[in-house]
Amino acid sequence: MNLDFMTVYLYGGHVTSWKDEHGEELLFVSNKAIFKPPKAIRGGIPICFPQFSNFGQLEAHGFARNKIWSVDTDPPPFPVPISSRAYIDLILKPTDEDLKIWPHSFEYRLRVALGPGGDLMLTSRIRNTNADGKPFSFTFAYHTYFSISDISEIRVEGLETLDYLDNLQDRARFTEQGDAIVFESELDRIYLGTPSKIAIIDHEKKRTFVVRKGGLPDAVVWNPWDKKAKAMADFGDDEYKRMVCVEAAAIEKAITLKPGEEWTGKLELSAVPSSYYSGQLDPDRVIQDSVVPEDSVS
Ligand code: TA6
Repeated sequence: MNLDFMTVYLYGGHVTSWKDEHGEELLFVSNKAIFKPPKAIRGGIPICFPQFSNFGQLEAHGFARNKIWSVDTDPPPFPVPISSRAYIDLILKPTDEDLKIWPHSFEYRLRVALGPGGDLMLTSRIRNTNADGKPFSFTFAYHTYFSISDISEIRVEGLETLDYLDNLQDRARFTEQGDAIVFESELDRIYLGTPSKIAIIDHEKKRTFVVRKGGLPDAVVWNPWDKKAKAMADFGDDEYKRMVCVEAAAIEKAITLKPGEEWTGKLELSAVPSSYYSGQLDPDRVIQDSVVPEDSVS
């Protein structure tokens, strides 16, 4: 589906474009991205489900991003209506093939919506529909690729003093010492138990991305830098300079659902003028009245 301000592919339930009121693209998609199975689309917002990275036996980042989703013509109502300019509902259910690799029945409903102010909102509702009474557990991420001016010039704020697992050091655990994350080389970290708001400040573009999340306690920050960029066939050698991934996630503590239970994970992205933000990550503004309660399982 292509609306002026956003594009969503059935392949992967994947958002590949989100534009501001001037028509400027806010998400990064590689010029070498592949838009058909089995390779996930390199850029936009891949959905990592039911497994983040190699936190399990499945392929990296799970299978949802490599599947063809369907339009959900009859989604159950949202507990709190989401005011939006436009939206689309998608649904993913496992095929018999999927059940062989991950033996769990589920319904994954995804709403992608554009807010009145141009914010991009993704709401995932995952229900355990196992008929055999079995619970299942999963890890999850909205693997968002943001379009930025220059990786050496941006700052990520909101993760100060937090512990993180460093994927470049066998997931050893460290504590963030800096007052913001800046990039001078490859970085691949899982920040644990983060605030529900994170800011990506791009002074050169006079823009700040505000990431708000619900039901997703962790956040991944990634830039492949030059060597990893060259090693990825679906990624341009210099493209690492113009993207950063800041991913709302649930990794450290897997989410477990009993049959009939449903989990909700929310992501709300805003692009605001930079002057509005640096150092002022106002703690009071929460995701508009549709915040998911701490225990996001119902
Ligand atoms: O989210 C960061 C990460 O897990 C990195 O370790 C890197 O592998 C990246 O995802 C991309 O993974 P992909 O499977 O899409 O190549």
